[in-house]
Amino acid sequence: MSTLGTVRNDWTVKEVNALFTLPFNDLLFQAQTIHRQHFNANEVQVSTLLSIKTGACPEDCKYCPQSAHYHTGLEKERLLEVEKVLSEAKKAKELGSTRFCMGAAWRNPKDRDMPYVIEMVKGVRDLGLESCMTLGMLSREQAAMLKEAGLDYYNHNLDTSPEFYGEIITTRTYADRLNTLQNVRDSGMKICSGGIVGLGESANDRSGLLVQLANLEVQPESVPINMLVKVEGTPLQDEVDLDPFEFIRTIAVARILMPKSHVRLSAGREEMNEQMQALCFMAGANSIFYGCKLLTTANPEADSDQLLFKKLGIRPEARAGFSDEVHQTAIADAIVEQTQPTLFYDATA
Ligand code: SAM
Ligand code: DTB
Ligand code: SF4
Repeated sequence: MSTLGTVRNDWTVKEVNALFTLPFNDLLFQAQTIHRQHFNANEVQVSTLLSIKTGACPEDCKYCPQSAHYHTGLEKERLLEVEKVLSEAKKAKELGSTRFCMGAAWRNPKDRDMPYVIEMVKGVRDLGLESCMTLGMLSREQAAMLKEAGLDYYNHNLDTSPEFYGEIITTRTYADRLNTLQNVRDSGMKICSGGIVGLGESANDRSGLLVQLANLEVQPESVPINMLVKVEGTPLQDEVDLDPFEFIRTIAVARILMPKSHVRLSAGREEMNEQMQALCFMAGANSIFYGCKLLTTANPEADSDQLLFKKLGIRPEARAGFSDEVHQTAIADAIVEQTQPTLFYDATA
């Protein structure tokens, strides 16, 4: 019996390297075949991000514009007021997003922050949106509090392979990250965990990251694959570009290894053309960040994403168990109306 598309937790780097080196068409065919076993290939989940606390982060992640270790000219901000966050969540819903992701430039949340973030989670939940937070490391108690408040997803990335990790971050260990993921899993929340490529890592490191994610006891429900956004002032500002095909291959291999997870084409879309994004969807990416800003850097404008969806015949995925409720919003309706791809030639000729 074919095991194609079944969930495995015993991948080796050697096996994954072999997938990466398949001929491009064979790799994409395999990824697309698996994608279709578990998902509608013409639906993409849309999430919107908001930075709820910006800059002055004590961690030294070398890719990050928000680290206090580097001078990136970023205006730092205190934790946003709950009402401000909820008004942004409302706008995200009106734009057609089904999930609202809130990120804070913290090593970990402090006890005094918890009542505010809990109010944010409750408010987002009451708007009928899925909620996600990324606040740094979490203790078991904090994870339990967020779960209790109704948080659906917690985002905490492994970022890269265990071997390359020390080149990028020295202020927290790989084991710290795995520990937070375990606390999130034990709390009953869903896990969003992925990484960044284009950091100067080797092909082995890209395989190593995906192996770590796929071999977690339960695979993350959501897997963001970020392309490094090179920000002036960070140590990685002049890093050489990753070959775009290598990025698409990373998406395809993530899809093959984690057949039931949403794979998010995450940071870096602003630098990608439509054709590259289309190949990422073909390779099995089925989630994006939607709206003109990520946390601190630019993302494509919503109307250019609507146009891309239209050209590709892609529909935004409805929130699970919520029928069409979220799709009633104006912009989501606009996308749905546009799902017939434009014909750029005269089909009757
Ligand atoms: N401070 C929290 C933490 O690190 O866990 C949450 C926010 S942090 C910005 C979330 C993730 O964004 C990082 O783990 C990293 O994968 C991604 N990220 C940050 N800066 C990036 C950049 N310049 N390019 C691509 N991805 C980036
Ligand atoms: C993730 O994996 N990517 C998002 C989200 N999780 C929090 C963040 C991307 C940040 C890109 C750089 C910035 O905008 O500051
Ligand atoms: Fe801080 Fe997160 Fe940026 Fe690292 S990635 S410097 S922890 S905000």
